[in-house]
Amino acid sequence: MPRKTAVLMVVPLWLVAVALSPGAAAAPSMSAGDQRMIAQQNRELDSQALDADPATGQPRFTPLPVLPHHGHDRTGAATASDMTTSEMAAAAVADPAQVGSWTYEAPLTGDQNMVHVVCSPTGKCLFVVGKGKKFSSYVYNPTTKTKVLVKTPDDLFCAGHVLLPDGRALVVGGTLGQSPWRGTKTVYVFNFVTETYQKLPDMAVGRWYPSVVTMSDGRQLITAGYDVNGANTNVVEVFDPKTNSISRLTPTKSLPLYPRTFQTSKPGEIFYAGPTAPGFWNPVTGAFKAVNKPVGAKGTGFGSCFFGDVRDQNFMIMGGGWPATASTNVIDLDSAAPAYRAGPTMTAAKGYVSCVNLPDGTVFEANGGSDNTIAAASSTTALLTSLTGPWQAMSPLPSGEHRLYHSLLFLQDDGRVVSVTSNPNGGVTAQSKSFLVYSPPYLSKGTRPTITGAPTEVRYGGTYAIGTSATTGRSVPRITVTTAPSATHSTDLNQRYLSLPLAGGAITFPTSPAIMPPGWYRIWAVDNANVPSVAKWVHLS
Ligand SMILES: [Cu+2]
Repeated sequence: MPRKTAVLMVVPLWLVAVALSPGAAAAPSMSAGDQRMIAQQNRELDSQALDADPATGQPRFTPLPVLPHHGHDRTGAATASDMTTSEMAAAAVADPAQVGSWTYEAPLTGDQNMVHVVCSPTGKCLFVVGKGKKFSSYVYNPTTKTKVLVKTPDDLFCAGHVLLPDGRALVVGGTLGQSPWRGTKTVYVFNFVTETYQKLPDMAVGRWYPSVVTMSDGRQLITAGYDVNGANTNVVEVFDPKTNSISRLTPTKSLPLYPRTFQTSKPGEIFYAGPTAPGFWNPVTGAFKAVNKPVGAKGTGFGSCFFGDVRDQNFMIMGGGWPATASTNVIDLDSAAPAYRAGPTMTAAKGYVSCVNLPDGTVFEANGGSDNTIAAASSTTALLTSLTGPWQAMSPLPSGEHRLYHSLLFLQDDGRVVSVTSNPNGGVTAQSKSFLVYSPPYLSKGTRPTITGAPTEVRYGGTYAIGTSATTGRSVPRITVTTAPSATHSTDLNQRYLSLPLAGGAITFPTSPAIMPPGWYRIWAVDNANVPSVAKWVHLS
């Protein structure tokens, strides 16, 4: 009881202090501890941001030595002595029904580096490609495998982005300059119907490497990034897609570049995954409740996904750090006492690893390496079918391929997974510009089910008839839901998955927008052999 009383007394006083502090709104200040934490995380995160300290002109980073080789080299064929045990196990199995398979999409191979992607209910995806002053963007149609170059008004390299609830893409920030890296204040929305960018009023601060997360109220939370002077901003802003306007919140928050921020099951609450100072954050009040540090986690560059149905709130981080770790951590965000605990160990140690929620409810990981060099690239991929593991080795990347810094992984509407881009050594050495597509094992397990009828507009708590068809001897017991891909730098902060039982030919959507914030989603018919259909887009409001 005395402990509880103390907490109740401290919180209101602290909130009053924040509200009355003129510095909170006017001149963001940061504690020395926060500054040290951010400097450390940025050092670990981004070799490209590690040129020189703008204040001192001194190098901010001493490159790590190249690590012992295991994995495929870009120039030499992999040999058994180069491979870990799990890689050898993966290489030995080639049955696509067991481990899936990789293919090159020829029309895109050899293109520029695809650093950002946002996919839309038109079925098309916006790629922002290139870097520095050599950038452009195009709209890619996965069905026809064609692309259209679009006029790109600003350098959007290392911006933040998400698909808005109305189907446009929001793109905030980008590159203002290098040496040091500095961020723009620009805000653009991309219209997938007219295939044009529209400029909106600027943000309060510049942002290079900001995070953008759609919250339960349908607005977008914008955090972190280097400002116009190259300093990491602690200003927090919110975009309202209904008014196309951006506003600054009073509380500030110090976060590293591309902070891993996620909407939890509670309206208004964001989980910051760490690893240095993770916890639950209310960006409007500034309240923050810390959780324990992840077990065995190293720095940043880790992958992060909800595992399974997002209503279970099982959140996982994996890998990261230099040299990288194979450890994962799991936290139940809905627990009475949320705490990170050790999760199943990956098949290889890797940073810059990405994960994707597949439509059957499993999580697929690929990309990354034990260091950001071609020699240290890891070709392993793996599938997680249970929160307790183990990770099952899947088909490795094709020989000679690597997916390091700037790599992307995302789920196409056809149920395949795209893996693109690799800028090892800060882009100094050879980059990979291949467009690789992974077919998970479920695409080699017989005729896929189909969605024969579904509404386009659905509402929270609503029940809707879904027409499905399955191959002879199979049935469709469930409809699953996945988010619109918005991926960059090994992250997709808005990614989540739901599994809805198909009862009497109908499904019922969750009632809470914190579970699935308003917007466009993809639904999949999944048969009793866990084979998914192709996706159909629905709009949830
Ligand atoms: Cu970048």
